[in-house]
Amino acid sequence: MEKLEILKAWVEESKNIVFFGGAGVSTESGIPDFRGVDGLYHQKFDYPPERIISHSFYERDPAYFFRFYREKMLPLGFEPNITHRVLARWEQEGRLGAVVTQNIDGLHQKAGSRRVYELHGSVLRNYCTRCGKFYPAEFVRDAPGVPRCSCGGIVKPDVVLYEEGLDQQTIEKSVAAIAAADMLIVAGTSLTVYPAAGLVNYYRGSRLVLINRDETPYDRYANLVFHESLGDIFSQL
Ligand code: CNA
Repeated sequence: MEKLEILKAWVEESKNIVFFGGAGVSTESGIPDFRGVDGLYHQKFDYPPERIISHSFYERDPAYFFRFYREKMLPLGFEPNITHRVLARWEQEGRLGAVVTQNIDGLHQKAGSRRVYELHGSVLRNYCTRCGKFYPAEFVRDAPGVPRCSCGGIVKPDVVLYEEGLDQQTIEKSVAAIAAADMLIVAGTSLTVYPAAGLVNYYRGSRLVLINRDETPYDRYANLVFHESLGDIFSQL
């Protein structure tokens, strides 16, 4: 049987698919990834992006951090694509248990998905580091320089910077969902950012599907591998 036919059959039979995704899920919405050919790592900055979006850089030079963040990481005004929409439909049909994502763009929820575990947080949530007041993404986008709360504190996006820990509850829910999945689809992620990438190891079944344009370190563990664009695959599911 052709690979795509096998995938279709597995989707039909599944009652608890978990989708584990990364930046590649949103490139077809127009948001660049980090490591793909057009990704941020192939563009020129004064420092590698990994350094700029680290906790120590944020502490040392918040003005530079927010300039980069606003220009390159604040994906406002984008729409979900076919992959986000099919996943939302599967959840409604009762065949998808959860989406576990490394993305911070909120597009799964915008497409209608409800059980979304955001390992790296979301640009849509922003809090004052002094008084905890909530601010929407537009406030951070439109603030001149470093965004400041009315109390004077810096308003920090609820995204996990390098050197920062992941939210424990989000990890626990993600692990539980992946461990209970009858099929795990891993897609649009280079699987190089830890600890997120390691979550794949909690899957115990024999329907591990990997869909990614480039090769990943986990290709050899997968039961089905597609080196294709997500839109090409999901438009047929
Ligand atoms: P990554 O390391 O940039 O890898 C993305 C992978 O997706 C690459 O291997 C590409 O080959 C692949 N890819 C890109 N487009 C497609 C496509 N249309 N179809 C199939 N495969 C595709 O991204 P990861 O998510 O693995 O890295 C983790 C970082 C990137 C996380 O911390 C994210 O928060 C962060 N990030 C998020 C966004 C977003 O929220 N949209 C954007 C850019 C980076």
